Amino acid sequence: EVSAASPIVVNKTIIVEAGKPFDGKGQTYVANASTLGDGSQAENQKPIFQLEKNATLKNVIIGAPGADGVHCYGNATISNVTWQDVGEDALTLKASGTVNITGGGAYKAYDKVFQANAAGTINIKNFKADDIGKLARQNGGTSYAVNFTLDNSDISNVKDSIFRTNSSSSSAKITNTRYHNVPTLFKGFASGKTSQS
Ligand code: DGU
Ligand code: CA
Ligand code: CA
Ligand code: CA
Repeated sequence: EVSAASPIVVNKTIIVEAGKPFDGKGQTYVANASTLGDGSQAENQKPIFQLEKNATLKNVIIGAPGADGVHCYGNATISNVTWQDVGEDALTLKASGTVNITGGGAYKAYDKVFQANAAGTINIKNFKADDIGKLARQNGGTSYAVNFTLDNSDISNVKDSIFRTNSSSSSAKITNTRYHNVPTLFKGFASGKTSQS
């Protein structure tokens, strides 16, 4: 008899080290709401995955509750990861580095999908997002530089904007992307720091 696999309930944050890519093989991971967080807008929830510098996470579905999603401590590769129902947020850059997110998607994010709490670069490519507040947000009130890019993606039903910052040194570039019901592409960037083609 064929039946869908049940989600893997994560009781304690899974640490992913450099040189040991975590391949979820398409399985669904959810947070234990009582140990990691219920995926509401309450702050200080724990991530399901914590990536050390230069770690890779691939072929993972994050279901509900998504708690605080994925935390990246520096450079990270995120490949074919889908957040079915984003929790407090989907992924946070916690220490400077470049995060390359390719494939996958993010759905049902009450507020933010990607959160930049450190300087760096967030490249998003071949991605889908629907029913979100913002695709990516640099932490409010910070002035370090974050460079955002979005390429070949499908973005729909956005409440606020695609990219938002308060930093005059940050930049955002969108290429080859399709929108449906997106009120604003960029919010808070200095003039000359954004482009769309
Ligand atoms: O700005 O608490 O939303 O990493 C106030 C918020 C912010 C972070 C951020 C996050 O500092 O909590 O989820
Ligand atoms: Ca938050
Ligand atoms: Ca959600
Ligand atoms: Ca968060």
